[in-house]
Amino acid sequence: MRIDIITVLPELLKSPFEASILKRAIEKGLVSVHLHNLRDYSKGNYNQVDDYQFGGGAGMVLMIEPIDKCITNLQKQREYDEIIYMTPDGVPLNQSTANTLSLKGNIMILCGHYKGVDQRVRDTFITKEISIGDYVLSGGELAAAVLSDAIIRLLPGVLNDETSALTDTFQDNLLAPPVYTRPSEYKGMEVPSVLLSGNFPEIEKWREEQALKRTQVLRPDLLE
Ligand code: 6GU
Repeated sequence: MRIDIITVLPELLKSPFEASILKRAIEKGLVSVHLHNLRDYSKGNYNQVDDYQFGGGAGMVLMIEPIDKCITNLQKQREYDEIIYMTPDGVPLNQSTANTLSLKGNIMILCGHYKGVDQRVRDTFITKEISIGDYVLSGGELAAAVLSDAIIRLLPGVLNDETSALTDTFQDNLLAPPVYTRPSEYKGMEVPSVLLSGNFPEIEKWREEQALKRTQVLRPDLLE
């Protein structure tokens, strides 16, 4: 898979891909992530990428021309399955969307900034608009990192047995069951005995019950 991210703040997006699981996925060649600085597509001496909005009002808007140039340049090189715009007024991200996107070949992600982008960008180029929740971030970069992480960890070969995505919270619309590690007793607090029993059918049954119980208490909305 290939992910191209268009941003006015590439520095903000570097470190998530330089550590841990995402770094390893890139090193293994399972995904490549390419950051594109929108300013490289601006014209004039000021490298202008944003401007005041027509009709007045506070806040700058990302201009269509640099975005058009950047997207068109990328599209000349390969076909994109999705061109995603990160925006708080997009569709809230969930596991199902991450699963679907993890099956794609090439995706482009445009990070919003300031008051957003010229609406004509959204009308012309964008195939999906995604939000990561009902709160406002100062830009789409951190949201793009969240989306990329959610997608990349699902690619075959990225996770090993220990970190398997199959048992994730949300993968079956249930929260994950509680987990424990050594010691089996700490300051009088014990690990549920079934987990120490070696009886794997019983352990599996306990985990399913716990997952359901946890979901009923913490996220009943997931069961509706
Ligand atoms: Cl995708 N962008 C921004 N700027 N804020 C957000 C968001 C995205 N998702 C939630 N809040």
